[in-house]
Amino acid sequence: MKKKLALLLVAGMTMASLAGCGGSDAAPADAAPAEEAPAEEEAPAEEATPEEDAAAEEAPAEEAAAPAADGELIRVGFAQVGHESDWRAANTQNYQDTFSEANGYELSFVDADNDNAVQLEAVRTFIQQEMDYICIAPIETAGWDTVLQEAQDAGIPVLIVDRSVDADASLYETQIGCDMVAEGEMAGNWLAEYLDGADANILVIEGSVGASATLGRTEGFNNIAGQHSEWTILDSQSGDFTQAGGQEVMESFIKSYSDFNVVVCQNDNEAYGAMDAMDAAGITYGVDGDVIIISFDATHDGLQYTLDGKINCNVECNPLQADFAAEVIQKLQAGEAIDAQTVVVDQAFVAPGIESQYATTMTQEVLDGRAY
Ligand code: GZL
Ligand code: ZN
Repeated sequence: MKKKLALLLVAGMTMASLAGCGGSDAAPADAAPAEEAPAEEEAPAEEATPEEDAAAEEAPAEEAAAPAADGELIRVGFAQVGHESDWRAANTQNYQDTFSEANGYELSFVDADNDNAVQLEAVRTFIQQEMDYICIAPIETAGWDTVLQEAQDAGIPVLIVDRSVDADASLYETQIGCDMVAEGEMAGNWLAEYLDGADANILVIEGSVGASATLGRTEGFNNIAGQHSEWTILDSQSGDFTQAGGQEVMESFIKSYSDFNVVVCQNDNEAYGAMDAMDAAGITYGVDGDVIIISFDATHDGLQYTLDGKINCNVECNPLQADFAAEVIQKLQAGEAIDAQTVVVDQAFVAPGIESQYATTMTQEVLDGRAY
């Protein structure tokens, strides 16, 4: 499978992607949870009207095959994970900015609210409506073969975006997203460099159960932890990638463990919750505290915390991926070959005062230069 490494030149991203970037001028402690986007931004994709059906039947096959040929909009159904995190809000905004009518698309967007059944239903609705393309950001890796086969039987190309699925790769056109295992290993490698042989008692607040982001980050971090007999992973529980989940798990960890010195949060919103819980318990964290915090996503607020020394290390997973999906669709429209996989390249950031071979030390200009 040909992989394409997509080095996201953040500066090259359209400033439009900034739209919807939750301002983080508020003191980090007030970091706003992800915008509570309504469960469905637009009315669920409606049944095609008889006129539309009739029109589709009349259009000769070749016209239907190139929906944009006569200036018609390319109809894209997007089954999005939900609105669980700031990262997700930035990812959704990026898709809505990119798949706009001005760019030649009609986007039908469904926020599946972290519910597998809702997401599968959304894909089946897109199939019934004969979308030209379907994008899926799968909540979980499992359970996709049947509906992907249905889409293929209906002749609708599917793009798997952000996360990945545990399904036959011939059932979809491409997978676009970050290398989650590499992200986990990046966090582990940084921790080993930072601890320099010192013991670590580690608590992990995992992401949503069964999500490739969770599975990959866990696998990658454990690959490195397994090389350090002086590290102990005391416990690992899912915080569902939300701030409330992170706080809840951290509160239960604090009740059970008193000797931890590292907390790994598999996204920024969980880290915000974990910090709230530690504040309430009088536990200090960050570069001047007793507990090292590692986070993932490197969203605007997450990097503000990192700049402030509250988060020691923050591993990026760039949410601005819609351009890669649009590029695949344009190539498919033109009958050109496409890459089976696009790996969105990440980097890591560390708090001021920390020098690392694995990460960029945060400064105000680094934060100001970020596209989300
Ligand atoms: C990562 C993405 C994850 C983010 C979380 O690509 O799937 O889901 O890390 C989001 O913030 O909820
Ligand atoms: Zn070691």
